[in-house]
Amino acid sequence: MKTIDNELLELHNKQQLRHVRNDYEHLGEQLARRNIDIDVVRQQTATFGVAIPSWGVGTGGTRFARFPGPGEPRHVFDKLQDCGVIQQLTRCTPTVSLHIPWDRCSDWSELRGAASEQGLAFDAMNSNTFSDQPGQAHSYKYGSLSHTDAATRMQAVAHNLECIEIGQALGSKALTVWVGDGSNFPGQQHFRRAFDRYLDSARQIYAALPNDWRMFLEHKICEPAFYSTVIQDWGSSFVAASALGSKAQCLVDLGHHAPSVNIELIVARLIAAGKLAGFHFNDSKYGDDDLDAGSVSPYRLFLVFNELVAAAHEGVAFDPAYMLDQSHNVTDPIESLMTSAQQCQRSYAQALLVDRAALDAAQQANDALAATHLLKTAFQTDVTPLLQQVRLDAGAAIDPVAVYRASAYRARMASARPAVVGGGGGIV
Ligand SMILES: [Mn+2]
Repeated sequence: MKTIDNELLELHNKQQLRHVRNDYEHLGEQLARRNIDIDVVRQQTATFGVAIPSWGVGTGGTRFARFPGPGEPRHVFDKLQDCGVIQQLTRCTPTVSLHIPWDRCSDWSELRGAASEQGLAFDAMNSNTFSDQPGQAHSYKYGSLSHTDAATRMQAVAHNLECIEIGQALGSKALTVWVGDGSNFPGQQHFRRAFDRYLDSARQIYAALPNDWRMFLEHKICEPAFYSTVIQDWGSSFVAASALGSKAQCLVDLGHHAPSVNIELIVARLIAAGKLAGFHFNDSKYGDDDLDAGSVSPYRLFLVFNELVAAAHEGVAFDPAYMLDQSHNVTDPIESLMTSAQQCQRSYAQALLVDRAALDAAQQANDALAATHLLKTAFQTDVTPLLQQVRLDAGAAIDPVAVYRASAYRARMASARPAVVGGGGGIV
């Protein structure tokens, strides 16, 4: 089912076609002077895909309030439809990452069918043991996988096992585990014992992983626990992933670090250790703001991709999963997600433009200025025409937001989807 009229899309593309051709040709000339074949970069960029978080298509909100927008998805089928729009217009978001129980439904094979109708597949499953569900026997108020009470830990493990089962029915290949476990007061929690309890629970989840699955451990410096968290940083995550085994890896959510932390360096360390699971892309100014990817610090996003492209260039075998994880408070979530997916794609394309041989030479010669200039040259290249051409090739919109707005999809959904209370969302 096409939710945006293809004729509208083609009409928009036709109006800009000549400009895109000219701009692409001009960029090609510029890159050729730097010995870069634009067509090679275009083909590589076309392979980029980032997963849409199902919880991202609804308005997120903050801990203070949530201001719902019109036509919000009411259930997982509506969410898939919105994800289908994003994929139709951008063609760089081929998968969806689900969150259980927010996305619970009665027929998983029906959901899988609905996804493939939209040209979508399922990325990593996300479990939720950071909030209580109605009717739940044991509360997660004082933790889940690391709780002092064995029955509560068992319940949290069982939930994760169910997420794996659901994921298997959907064709997913990974489980992302983030826990809100931690403490708010010095002395509240025995750090080592809490970590041991977490590991014991995580081992039971790990043992249930199918052979071709991976377990992504997501660390977070604080929130909801503000004094300590059980998986606080990449070090704790790395220790846990190492203890679990080769299928356990560390997931980097860009917003889950202290503001001045060098995230690209963490990425490099995890790649070197064979423990990089992938990413939750977003941006932040103060903490886990979950702002749109690259909206505040596009250079940092580029520097992360620079590490990924460098490792691939050097033949490192790794397979990072790319996911967005954002909370949209003041924008139309579909517009934000389309923009963020393109921003990630842009950072990837820019990182492909780095002159690796020259950078190696500058680093070897300790020529700091030349080295940093090489990165800046790639970052400052306006790859817009290249991205437009990639979308054109894939049958996507040259300008996804413009086509989306012209389609009046949101207004149509506002009447097709009466507002409901709840819907699920939040910062994770
Ligand atoms: Mn996250």
